[in-house]
Amino acid sequence: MSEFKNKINALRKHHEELLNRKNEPLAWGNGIYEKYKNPIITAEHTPLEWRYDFNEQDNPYLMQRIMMNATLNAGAIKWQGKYVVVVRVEGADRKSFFAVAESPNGVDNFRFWPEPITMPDDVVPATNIYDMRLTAHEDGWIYGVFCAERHDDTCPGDMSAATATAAIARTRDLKTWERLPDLKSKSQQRNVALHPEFVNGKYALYTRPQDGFIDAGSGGGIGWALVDDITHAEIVDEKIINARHYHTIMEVKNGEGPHPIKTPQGWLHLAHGVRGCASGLRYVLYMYMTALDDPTRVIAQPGGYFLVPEGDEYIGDVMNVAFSNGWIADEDGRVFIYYASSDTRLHVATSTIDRLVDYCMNTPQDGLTTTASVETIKRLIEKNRTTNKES
Ligand code: M1P
Repeated sequence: MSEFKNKINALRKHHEELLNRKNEPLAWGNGIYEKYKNPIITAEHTPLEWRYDFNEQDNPYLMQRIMMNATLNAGAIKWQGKYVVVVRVEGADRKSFFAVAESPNGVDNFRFWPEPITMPDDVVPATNIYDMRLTAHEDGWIYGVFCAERHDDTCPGDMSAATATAAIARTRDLKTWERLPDLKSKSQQRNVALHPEFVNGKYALYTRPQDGFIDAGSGGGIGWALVDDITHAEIVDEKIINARHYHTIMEVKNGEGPHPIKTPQGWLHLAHGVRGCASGLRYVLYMYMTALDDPTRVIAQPGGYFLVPEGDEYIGDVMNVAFSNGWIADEDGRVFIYYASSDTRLHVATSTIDRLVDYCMNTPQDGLTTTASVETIKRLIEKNRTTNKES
């Protein structure tokens, strides 16, 4: 066999070993969820055919012709018995695109489908698209709502000036996508997710109004808007349902993650909160619950963060970021939370509906001051004194 063929075989063997690597939950977590030893999808998981030219004449050194930079912020859905994620893959050229990967068990053995998604761009063409929230809506379609980024042409000399808009597409098979017009909104929008049910006969969107491309500014927090026609979606009225607060984990901004999960006790929400510090912005995940009969009425808001970047997760392209826009609630009550660390790689954390509801209902709220936090801790100490005496 030629040296070139040997090199290819070794490369394929190495890649297969990575794809088949078993994952294990980490011991000694917080009891709320389990994190796992390995990230589930990295840039190295992308198919070799996307990166290498395997023709010896054209690529005698077997170099990567197209490099992949990151695999992050994935939408997720249980689809034909498989755990399926629509990953934001970012190439070395900084362009993100969507690609589907599936696993038989949700925690390892993720494999990309052979080709990335061809997302129609027949509305106003975008420079970059990312962070798809998937919703299997009761109307029968699977929707993908994602951010479409374009240069802000009102600032012609500024090469970093951009606009964020919520783009909408739908599919029946995750392969062929129909692009709908972008969401019309007075403000820029990112982190928009579609609620899975009609509300008062309308489509319902979780929104995140923002003053600029980065700056949430006067946006206030996670919003909510009802839309008559998803094929011409427009925000007419928008109200803030989960507001930001001074000196909390969501002081600078927040944003809805995937659409909430319906439970008998209410809608379970996963979101991200952002605060500023000397090393830059810190993105963490948090949860809240809203009423079953009114997804805009908050009924539980556990204080502080739910999940943060830890250890190696802290390091990457954009340091100190945990971000999630996908989770899967399985029929048996297990929940698979797909989160990315530092805008670089994709991980899973597993829990159950029961545990997450318990977490939301029984974690003390943020009292918004040091004094309130200390009083909350003292109440727990006192409770434990009583419990210890009784036992
Ligand atoms: O870099 C961290 C995250 O920044 C953005 O989130 P937000 O709109 O809340 O600032 C998104 O671009 C997201 O993709 C990214 O992970």
